[in-house]
Amino acid sequence: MFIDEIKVYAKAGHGGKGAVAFHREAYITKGGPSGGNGGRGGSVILQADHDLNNLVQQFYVPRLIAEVGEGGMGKGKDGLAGKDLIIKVPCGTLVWRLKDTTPPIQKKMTSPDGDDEDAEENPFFTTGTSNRPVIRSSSGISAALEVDLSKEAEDAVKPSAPENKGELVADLTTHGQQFVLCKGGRGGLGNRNFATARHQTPRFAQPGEPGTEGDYLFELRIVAEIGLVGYPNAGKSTLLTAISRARPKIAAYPFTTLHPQIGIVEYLPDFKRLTVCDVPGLIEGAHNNVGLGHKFLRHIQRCKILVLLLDMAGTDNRKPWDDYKQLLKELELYDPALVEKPRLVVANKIDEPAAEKFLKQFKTKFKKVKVLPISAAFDQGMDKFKQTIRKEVEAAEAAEKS
Ligand SMILES: Nc1nc2c(ncn2[C@@H]2O[C@H](COP(=O)(O)OP(=O)(O)OP(=O)(O)O)[C@@H](O)[C@H]2O)c(=O)[nH]1
Ligand SMILES: [Mg+2]
Repeated sequence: MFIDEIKVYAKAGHGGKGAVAFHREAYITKGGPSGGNGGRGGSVILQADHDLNNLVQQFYVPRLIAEVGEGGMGKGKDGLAGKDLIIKVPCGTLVWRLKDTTPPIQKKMTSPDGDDEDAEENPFFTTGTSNRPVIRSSSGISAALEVDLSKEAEDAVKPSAPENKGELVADLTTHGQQFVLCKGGRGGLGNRNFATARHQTPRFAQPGEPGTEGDYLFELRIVAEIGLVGYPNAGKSTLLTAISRARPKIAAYPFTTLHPQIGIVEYLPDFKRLTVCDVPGLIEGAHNNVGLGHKFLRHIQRCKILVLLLDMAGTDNRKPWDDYKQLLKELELYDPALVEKPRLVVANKIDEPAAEKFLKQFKTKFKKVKVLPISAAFDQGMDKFKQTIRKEVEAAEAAEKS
């Protein structure tokens, strides 16, 4: 299973409470206060790890709850701190803090003064009835609820829409990078901290503080330098196999690749390494969820260059120039920044007899577009392709720096 977007709930540990205790020992009268401090609660910490490639762990354990701190004890003993919960996530994970989704009606019921300022701003009805709150009064009769369906349709929450993702709080890109998602609560002070000359027997101690908590959305955007985009069957996986040691599934039917595949291209003699990301096939109407949709394009958002792979032989009875236009259109519809990236147009299947004619026609139609002819299945043009992507990536890096 490949999971690249998941909602989690995280809660740091509550701090332990301070103790109220007095020293008692034979022959020592008025031993004084001796209540120890509570331990701090454990924090929820995210750590980027390059050995993981998706968020499947959070799919199975979506509630990340750290240990609470132990309470203080007598004889001046402090409680143990709660253990931090370290959660490993793949490199390239973005963390969004979701908006508070508590229905305003519940807020109203819980808030003591009965009116809450946020209540009006936070529309909680969504089109699905399962998300509507069930209101039960103490007598068991449910209260009537007025729902404005026309407004509800406008407010329908799309969790992956950028405006509903909330606030971006972290981007974990490098191996070992840590981020404290929820901070553990401070432990309370025991009563020995409150003894003064004038108040020698304090019979109170501090309670621990609660840890922070919240709903978060983890989104994985693979970190790779080069992204391979193309129609299904264009030969993206074949190309990845030819240039790296990755072994994605290759077959002559569309949508063989269902989720992103990573390959590493190594250059000799300097052992330079570049990461290439092969994504599923993109087709016309992908923005309307045709085929596999276009959400997987998030994995090429971080790429420095894009390789537009075209089936120059037109094996699926499509014309390469139509594919080219459609690919650009779909990329733009997903994120206009994708068409701004430096890109390389690569003509695959050049070994097929039809390819030569199509390539000529393509070049006359798009005079300014440079096309690199290759045959991934028969290893033609691979060296040139590898060198070109390296040059393009280096140029993109230089442009980024300047
Ligand atoms: N003749 C020829 N066939 C090729 C070439 N490259 C790939 N193919 C064939 O094209 C078919 C599809 O190749 P894939 O690599 O699975 O294509 P893909 O773009 O990854 O397709 P999806 O994963 O479905 O998006 C396979 O049958 C390959 O053998 C090539 O250079 N020449
Ligand atoms: Mg494939």
